[in-house]
Amino acid sequence: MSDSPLVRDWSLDHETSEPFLNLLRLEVRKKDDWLKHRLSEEDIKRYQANGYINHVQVLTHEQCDLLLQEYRCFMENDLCQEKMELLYEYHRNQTGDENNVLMHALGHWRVSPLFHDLVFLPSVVVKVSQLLNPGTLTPVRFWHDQLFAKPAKHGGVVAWHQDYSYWTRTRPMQHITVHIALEDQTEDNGTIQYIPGSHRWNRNGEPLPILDFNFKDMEIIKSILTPEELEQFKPEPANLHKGEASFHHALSVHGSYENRSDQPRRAAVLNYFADGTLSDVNTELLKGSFIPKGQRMSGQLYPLVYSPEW
Ligand SMILES: O=C(O)CCC(=O)C(=O)O
Ligand SMILES: [Fe+2]
Repeated sequence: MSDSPLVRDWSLDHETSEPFLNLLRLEVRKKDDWLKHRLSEEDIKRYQANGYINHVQVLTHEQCDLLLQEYRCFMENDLCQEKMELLYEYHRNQTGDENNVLMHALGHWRVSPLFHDLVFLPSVVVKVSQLLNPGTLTPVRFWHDQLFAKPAKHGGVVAWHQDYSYWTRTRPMQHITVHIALEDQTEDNGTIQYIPGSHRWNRNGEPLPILDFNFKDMEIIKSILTPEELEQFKPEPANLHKGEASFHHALSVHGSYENRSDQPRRAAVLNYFADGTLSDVNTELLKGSFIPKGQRMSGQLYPLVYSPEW
């Protein structure tokens, strides 16, 4: 944890209830207010069949623009140098190749009130509660956030992967990802793409192994797929519009190609798990965060963001 007096750590706040914190204008007080954010039965069935749903509007254009202003802090990191130490991870260019740039950050909710409020967004967390265990509402905890930005003209790929391959330090697998497009995504600018049905791909109940920690080698996953999986490998571009999200299962294979357009492509990603998920390691979970193996994931960095009792 930071002891710098200059930087406020927003992870100490587990609510967005004070008016001055309500930067995204969260107006939920009663049970009915939460429930109006529910997905339809058809959406849930599609999620179960394909491992993801997309084109779910979760932010207005105005809210996206506010978040994009804040995003500058992480694109030009000398703007906000003092905040960087609170991030869990920061990669100005994760590929290491200046012709294929991918900015990737984790933990910005701690340094930005806007990104902090995003974690608690009712239009997101109620849907997550429905999808974690389809058919029931499940209490939801926050795991971590991510930014993925591809600059204009030389934006790099995000190689095909399953998110849970990177998260086996928390168990059981009851995790979900919400990928929010802060501007229109197209095949030209490197939209996120999904392999329908790949959320059923596993190796004795475990995710596919990680082959590339830097997401650089787009097609390397194919080297470990079975002939049946290769047969089913039919990417579907999401082509999300500004303010729309896709919700994907922790084993759903996804990735994205280069951004060769003349505009940046920036996304805000939120990762959650069901309340009751346990630490599975005695080593660091995220930078500065230790929870003994076998104990519940909870506390300052893993707030409860929705409970069906609310
Ligand atoms: O921005 C991208 O294309 C990749 C994002 C991603 O891996 C995710 O949302 O889990
Ligand atoms: Fe991912």
